[in-house]
Amino acid sequence: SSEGSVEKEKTIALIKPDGVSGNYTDGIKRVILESGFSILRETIVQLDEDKAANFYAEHSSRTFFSSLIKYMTSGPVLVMVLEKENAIADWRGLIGPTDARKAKITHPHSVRAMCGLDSEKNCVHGSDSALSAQREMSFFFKGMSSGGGFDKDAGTHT
Ligand code: RTP
Ligand code: MG
Repeated sequence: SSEGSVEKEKTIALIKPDGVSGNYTDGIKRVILESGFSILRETIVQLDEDKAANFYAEHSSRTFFSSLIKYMTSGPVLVMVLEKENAIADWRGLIGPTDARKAKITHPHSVRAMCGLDSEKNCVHGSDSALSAQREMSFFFKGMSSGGGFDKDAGTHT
């Protein structure tokens, strides 16, 4: 890091189909901006089964996997690249625990408490590590790396 500058970090925030269809997008974006994040990129994507399964590949052996894929393909999602110091941990903290019912009790001001329903329909995703953030950024934004580089394909997505 260079002298006198704060090292910024990027993360992926994703508003899941229930968040988009429930009209929570503007409220969530307001929380994001009021919490000091910059929204560097955003795109609306309709995931197909293959893409959703790839995104959540780490959970492929879990009993909830097929239900998760059905949920994540049930409508469009809004994917954003957020940037700020400590973005990965801070966005995870802001969204609250996975189970939105628990979030409403233990983290009543969290995003999942605000717009989630249960342990599956929890309205938002956040990258859980620097490696996940990097993987998810290249998953949705071709040519984008955690280092902040934009190549000639920036602005396109598949
Ligand atoms: P995410 O990856 O979406 O940010 O959520 P997370 O880290 O808090 O939770 P994770 O364990 O990675 O689970 C991924 C998503 O799978 C659904 N899920 N359903 N029915 C269930 O018991 C269950 N558990 C997890 C949720 O949509 C969760 O966000
Ligand atoms: Mg996760």
